[in-house]
Amino acid sequence: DKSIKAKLAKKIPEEREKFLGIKCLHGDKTIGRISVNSVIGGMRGLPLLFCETSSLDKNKGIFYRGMLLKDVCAKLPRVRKGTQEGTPEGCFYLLTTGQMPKKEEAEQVTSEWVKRGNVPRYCLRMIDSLDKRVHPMAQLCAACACLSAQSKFVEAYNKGAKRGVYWESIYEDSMNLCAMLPTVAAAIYNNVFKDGEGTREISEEQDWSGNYCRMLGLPDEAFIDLIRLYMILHADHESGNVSAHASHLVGSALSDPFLSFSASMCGLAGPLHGLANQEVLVWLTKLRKAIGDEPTDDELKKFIDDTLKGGQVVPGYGHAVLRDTDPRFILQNEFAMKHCKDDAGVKLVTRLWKIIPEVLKKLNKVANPYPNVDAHSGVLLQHYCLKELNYYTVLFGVSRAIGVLAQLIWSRALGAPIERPKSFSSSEICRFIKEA
Ligand code: CMX
Repeated sequence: DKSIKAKLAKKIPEEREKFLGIKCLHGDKTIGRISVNSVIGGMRGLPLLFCETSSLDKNKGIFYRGMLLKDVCAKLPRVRKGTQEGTPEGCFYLLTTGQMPKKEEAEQVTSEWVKRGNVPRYCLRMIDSLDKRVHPMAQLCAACACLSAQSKFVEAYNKGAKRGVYWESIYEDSMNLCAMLPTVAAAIYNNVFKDGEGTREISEEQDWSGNYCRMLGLPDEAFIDLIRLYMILHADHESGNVSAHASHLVGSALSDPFLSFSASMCGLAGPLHGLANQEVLVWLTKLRKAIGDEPTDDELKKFIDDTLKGGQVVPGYGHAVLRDTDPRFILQNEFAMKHCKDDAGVKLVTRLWKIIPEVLKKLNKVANPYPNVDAHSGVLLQHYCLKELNYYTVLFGVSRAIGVLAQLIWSRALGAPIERPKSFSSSEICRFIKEA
């Protein structure tokens, strides 16, 4: 049996034993310090969460299951003929099982997602009933929450399933949700931007990304490859970011994966998290309007200076954890150099990669003057005619499902308890400081 479920059924008992061993033998050891800043400063950097699927190094970027993202992208099997990229389905296999899939294993996830992809009518009717003014991200949250009626976990829980087998129905829900997301996300796109046109039929000839692009009305092969890459790059970023933490927190209450993922998407919809890619494009559009497509270096520097003087940050640059160019930016740039290096937006983004850090360094306060993932994605999507900025975070959300649902399966497999940190009022903190 090549399925993820069979792999997990073998692996989970071993990992559970290891996990319980850590808990029993080392549970009272200290691995961090909590300062007042930790409590009032968004718990920044506190080592408080576990995450089996990925880990972030401030210089090297994200590792999926201990493997550099660049190597993940190089090694994921190419499933469809002619494609130059691996599949997000293979990436889900890697994140859940901890092993790079063989070609047949990645193919099996692809065909399972094709089989499981039909979205129930009531959910599509609900999406169709929403006013166009409802933001695509709010629509995505609503649609995923509504799919909770499909939950195998709820069914198993209500029948009295034991804790030890929760992961099995969480896995089923996660597979079903991943499979259904392209149809849900494309229905939202077509309703909001294309007057409800477009197909909702999943084709057995296509993989997950191919079906998504077809349903968006953008079936170009190079675009499908871009989406494969995009989905892999945005899938996972440890468990402390808002979208991953939200699904972990809500899932810890044993809310099902549909509700947990809906919560995750509510977080991703925020401007400090998933909306940044949109901001980059708005800024680039203003730049091109002000100084044209081929400005001089001095004109670019002046435009960047003016942004800073206006009290704004340069979007797409800097990071809370990373301290070098985000490898996800580099991988997108490599794609761009292969497929569309003459695109005016791509040329501009590539030039800015050299110029913006010089300007930001002069401020002497920016911890990381280099580009992050969001600095590149917009111009690539524009190149392939996905032009609607309001939709970009939905695309990010579809890819994030892969990481947060893989994390959720492991949280239930290892029996992670409900989250319940202690909180303090500001006067309690003051009292605490006086007594210290
Ligand atoms: N342009 C201008 N100033 C910047 C900057 C940028 N791109 N990035 C950081 N700074 C400034 C900060 O505003 C801060 O200034 P003040 O001390 O005056 O408040 C100072 O440099 C120090 O900040 P930092 O420690 O370098 O960065 P933070 O960890 O506080 O914030 C981030 C990180 C991403 C919010 C910030 O770099 C930023 O606003 N970047 C632009 C927006 C963006 O691209 N967001 C997407 C992030 C991608 C992701 O999280 O996945």
